Amino acid sequence: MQCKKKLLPLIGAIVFAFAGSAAAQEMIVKIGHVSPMSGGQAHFGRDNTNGAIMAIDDLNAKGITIGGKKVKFQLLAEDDAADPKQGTAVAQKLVDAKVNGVIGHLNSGTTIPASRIYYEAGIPQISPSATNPDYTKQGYKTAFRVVANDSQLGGALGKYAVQTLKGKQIAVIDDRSAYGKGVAEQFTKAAKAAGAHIVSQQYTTDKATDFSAILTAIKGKKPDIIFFGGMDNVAGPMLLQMKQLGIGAKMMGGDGICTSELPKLAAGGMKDGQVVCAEAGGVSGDEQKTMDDFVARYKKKFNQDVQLYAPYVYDATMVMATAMQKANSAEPAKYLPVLAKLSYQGVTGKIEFDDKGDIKNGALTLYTYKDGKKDKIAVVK
Ligand code: ABU
Repeated sequence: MQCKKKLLPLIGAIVFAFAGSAAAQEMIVKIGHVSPMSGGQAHFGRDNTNGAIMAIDDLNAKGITIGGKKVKFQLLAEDDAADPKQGTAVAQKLVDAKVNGVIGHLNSGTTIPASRIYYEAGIPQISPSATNPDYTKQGYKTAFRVVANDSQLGGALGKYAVQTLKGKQIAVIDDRSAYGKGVAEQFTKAAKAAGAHIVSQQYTTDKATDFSAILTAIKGKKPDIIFFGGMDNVAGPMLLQMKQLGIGAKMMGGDGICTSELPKLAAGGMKDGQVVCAEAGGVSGDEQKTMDDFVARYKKKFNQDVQLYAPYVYDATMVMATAMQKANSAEPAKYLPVLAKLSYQGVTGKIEFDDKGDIKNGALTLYTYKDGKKDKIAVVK
């Protein structure tokens, strides 16, 4: 009895020490994520954040070890409301929270100014969706993206408008954002080079809801195609107002309008085949099944369809975590060089970065809409 009494504290101490050592062996790796979770683009933000949640859950379920320690990945999700000022404020907040890396931001207009903050802090940043070429032209070794850029998007759409859709008279509208302006310029350059005449150039904002003045000006020019550089929350009501004004032209746009939500936002203003848009990525052949499985798993987990870039957010997070594993360190300075040279086969295809941090051989997928659903036309490389 006496002996048992003496042993109990000893056993307790051993158990406590063992538990303490296991806890000491666990390491928290903080992944920052930024997207617009409020405002007109909140549905994009929800989609991107869901992609990050899915990746973090999968990583934690795998039980990954880095530097001999079991890792718990923690997502620090921030809302930049697609606003450049809020974007830099939350970027600084993530730097102050000592994140190991950042997935984001969603918009070019927030990703570009935030990239300087991450660069100065030495924190790797992978944008899953910002397509303005300037993001990776700044010489920041911390900046990467897993999608094609607006030169590719605008270029392919401009050519398609003329060569396939036989557009001759084209009107162009953009929302003056870093993305909208950039993609519209690239489209215009390519469409003109292919022989189109730009009959009207109009501007709006990323929060506008009334397009009657610019659409009336465009209607007088009788365009066969209207290109819109901007996001779906603006494109949807614009399509409805085109219908109300009796404008039957096709609408083309980049990835910002190429969402599952667009038909809903157009509220009956969109005809089958009227919209042609492009996502800044895409898979085909053997890779399609992996993407299809992801889309089904996403639907099951969140009870909603992928909008646009959730799979790219998922891959961007996996790419970052894989670089940490290969470097055997989650310290930014140690895994950054590994990330820059990584080759990763993800749900969105093969991901490798060029010297600037852009994805090598970025693909594009052209879509139209039929019966209120996205309908793939082709994957273009
Ligand atoms: N790429 C379209 C949406 C994000 C952006 O580049 O602003």
